Amino acid sequence: MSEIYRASTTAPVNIAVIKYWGKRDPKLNLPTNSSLSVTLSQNDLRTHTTASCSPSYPSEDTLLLNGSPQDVSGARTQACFRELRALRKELEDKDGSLPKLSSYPLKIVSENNFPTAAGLASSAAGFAALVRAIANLYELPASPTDLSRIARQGSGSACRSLFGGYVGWEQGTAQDGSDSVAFQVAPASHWPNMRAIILVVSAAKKGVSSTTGMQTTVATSSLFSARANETVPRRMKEMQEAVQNKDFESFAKTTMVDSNSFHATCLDTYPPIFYLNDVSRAAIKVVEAINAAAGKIIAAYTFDAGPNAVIYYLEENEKDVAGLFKVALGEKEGWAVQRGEAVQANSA
Ligand code: 2P0
Repeated sequence: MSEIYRASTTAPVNIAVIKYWGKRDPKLNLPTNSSLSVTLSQNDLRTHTTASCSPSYPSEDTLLLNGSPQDVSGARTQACFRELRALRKELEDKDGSLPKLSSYPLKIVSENNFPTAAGLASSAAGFAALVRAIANLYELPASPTDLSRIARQGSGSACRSLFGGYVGWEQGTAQDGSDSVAFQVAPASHWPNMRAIILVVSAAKKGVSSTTGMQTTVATSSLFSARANETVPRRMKEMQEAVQNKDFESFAKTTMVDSNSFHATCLDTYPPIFYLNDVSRAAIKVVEAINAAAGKIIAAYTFDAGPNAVIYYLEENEKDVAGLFKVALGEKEGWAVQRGEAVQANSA
């Protein structure tokens, strides 16, 4: 019987506080602006992936996500497989005694511990875990930076899930994408009392995919160029300083205005893209009320390409933020609040 080679890993979800929106090269997933995110704890939202290969496997590569077979013929998945196989092949060419894993079919098995289609950055954790699982299987001497360059080609935001804590993605300038990689701004331990709650307004699959939405925004929004070329570069600096100085008010303010700016360019897209709904806007009002009552900014909202809110706050304000959300909204249909963990709610 032929041997089966196997490796497993997990990768967490990341939630951007400076948003990636726009591609200058859709094939390589090269962005029009840098971005910055917070990687959630592995105990919260994560993808667990096992990669295996064997000469005895049927000839096609396969991917099973939460028990369902996925199409791996897409250019993005193929790019990840191709790059990782090429790196393995280099090792095999150098050392003839290594088993020829690069020539064996791959079997990937992934499980998310959260609703996949809920707009909760499942592709970020998914591609980060896929790339690292195969890199481990192939025993590649690749750094997280190298892996981020590969994962980016699967899904842009995935490059940021290769690092923990506070993570930047440098847009880069090279045409081949060689300098469009993630980097760690600070480890999670630098600011350990940071907390996030995710309010799952709707677990339905999003109406407009990120890729399509971005392309339409770049092509039609008149606000877009100022955001990509002026606003975001300035905010990237402010955000890195806020993290370095553990300045929550600055972190929170920049997070909220960048989310607003991203959704403004979506609204300014033609035809317009609406990711926020009435429940999302109610969440913004609650954050405003919390901050007004505190007399300072103790909570920040941010929204990705969907209506679900992520609220950042510090542990010492748990009662005033997470507690108040539960009181204000917990009883309403369509809301579910649980610290650090997304829970599916009725559709709003
Ligand atoms: C982000 N989003 O920075 C932004 C904020 C959504 C809004 O990255 O086409 O799934 O796979 O590169 O990474 C979602 O876009 O897009 C995203 P692709 P991706 O997190």
